[in-house]
Amino acid sequence: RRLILATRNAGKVSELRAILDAADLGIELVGADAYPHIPDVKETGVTFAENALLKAHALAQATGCPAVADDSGLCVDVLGGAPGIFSARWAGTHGDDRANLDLLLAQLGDIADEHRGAHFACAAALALPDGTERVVEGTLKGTLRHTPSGTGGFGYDPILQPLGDTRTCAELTPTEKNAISHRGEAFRALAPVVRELLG
Ligand code: ITT
Repeated sequence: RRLILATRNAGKVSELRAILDAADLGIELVGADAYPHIPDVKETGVTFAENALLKAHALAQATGCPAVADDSGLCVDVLGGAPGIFSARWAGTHGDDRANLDLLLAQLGDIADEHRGAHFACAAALALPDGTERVVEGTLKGTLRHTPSGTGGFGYDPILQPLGDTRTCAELTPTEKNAISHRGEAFRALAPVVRELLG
């Protein structure tokens, strides 16, 4: 059985492969890059769950295979939850991780540590070609550093320090990040649903 990973974000693909393989699904995982002719869906939803479902349904309809999608982002307390669903294009250019991170740090300025609370959120969606859908969510709480640190992961990882750790997400090993991350939590919850509906 084939399961499409409905994302073109390389950081997500490597994490999803590790998380879903670790869950030992017994299913062939195929990245969306195997279908370059399929256009990206417009993310018109107003929640992570809505956008994850839009992406999963688009790939499932276009390929005739079950698809999973991730919609995720960083929600900053003092910014009322922004960048949120706009995290990938906060500075204007979609996927320019460094520009997004630099703009966010500039917006926070020298706000004190106790006011730098934030969390990563992830919605994991499964869609089947017949329209069946499931969606689950995960979060990772932390605080935002004043300067980036670490080279692992992607996106805002160099500035998010998980609660209870002294390192940023970009300083964790991939295994350590997946064990506590919003994406790990969401896709570990989705794995038994995938097995049930595809098995
Ligand atoms: P797809 O839609 O193709 O999956 P995307 O990068 O456009 O890829 P999103 O719209 O869900 O995906 O945006 C997610 C953004 O949120 C991502 O670009 C990062 O800036 C941020 N983000 C999500 N998960 C993260 C993580 O684990 N670590 C750091 N930043 C993360």
